[in-house]
Amino acid sequence: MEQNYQPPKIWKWEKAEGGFSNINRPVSGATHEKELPIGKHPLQLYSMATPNGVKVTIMLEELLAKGHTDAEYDAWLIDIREGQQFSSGFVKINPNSKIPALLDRSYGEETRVFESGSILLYLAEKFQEFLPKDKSQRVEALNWLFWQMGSGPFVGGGFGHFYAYAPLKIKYAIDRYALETKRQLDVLDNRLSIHQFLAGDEYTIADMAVWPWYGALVKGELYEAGEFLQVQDYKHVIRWAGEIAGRAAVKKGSLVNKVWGEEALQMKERH
Ligand SMILES: N[C@@H](CCC(=O)N[C@@H](CS)C(=O)NCC(=O)O)C(=O)O
Repeated sequence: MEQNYQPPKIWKWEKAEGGFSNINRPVSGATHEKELPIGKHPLQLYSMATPNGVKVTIMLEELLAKGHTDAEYDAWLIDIREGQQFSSGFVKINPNSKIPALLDRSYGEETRVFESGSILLYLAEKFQEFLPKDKSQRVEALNWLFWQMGSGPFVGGGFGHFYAYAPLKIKYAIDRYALETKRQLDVLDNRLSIHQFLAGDEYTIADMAVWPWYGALVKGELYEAGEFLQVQDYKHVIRWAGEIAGRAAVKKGSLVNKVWGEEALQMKERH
């Protein structure tokens, strides 16, 4: 790995030696023919229990807890470490080859939904839940939902990648993304110092989108970076994260499509 890399005129793809990034290519589309399994419920989820994946299983479990039996779902594991996001069946549902992806078969024809934010909004509108009716709280919920979609990649693809996964520790990159991650935590801490939840006094899809990333971060569970980022300083985020972690549906949803950690806390598929 070169310290002082000078980019050539034209970038050329060199397949990475190992690790997760060697699964990706500079082109999109399927790498192999394989259809997706389909279960008995109208909602088919293809996912894995990563922070982006659990946003959706938490929402589905919250809907079921509210008595929406139509939210019953089959959750199939897409193991992204094995390249299963590049099967022809998955690519048909999400051309971007990222989990989570949802197929709704309730309305005769199939509706594909990809991008976790789009899935959360789709389910909130379908079931009329977790998106406030009050106009100003609704727009706040959407503000924070979209904030997460735009901000999260600086934490995951930026800080997490360079601090924990990159084969070379680059001070410039770690400094840049540690600063941004701490700035984002401060944004959340200020918001949560005046409101119980992100949209106001209602728990919404915004909390479901933000909690898996930033809740884990303040608990020191992401990238073992608690001490490095001094996460104990974000007291309001810690208070909010604890409240959400205590919800039964959040506990249930966090286990779905999980294939690592303590065996008793794994659930490869859910039907
Ligand atoms: N913006 C997307 C991000 C989804 C995403 O990055 N998913 C990751 C797992 S957390 C993935 O599928 N990675 C597989 C890959 O990059 O090949 C969303 O919110 O749904």
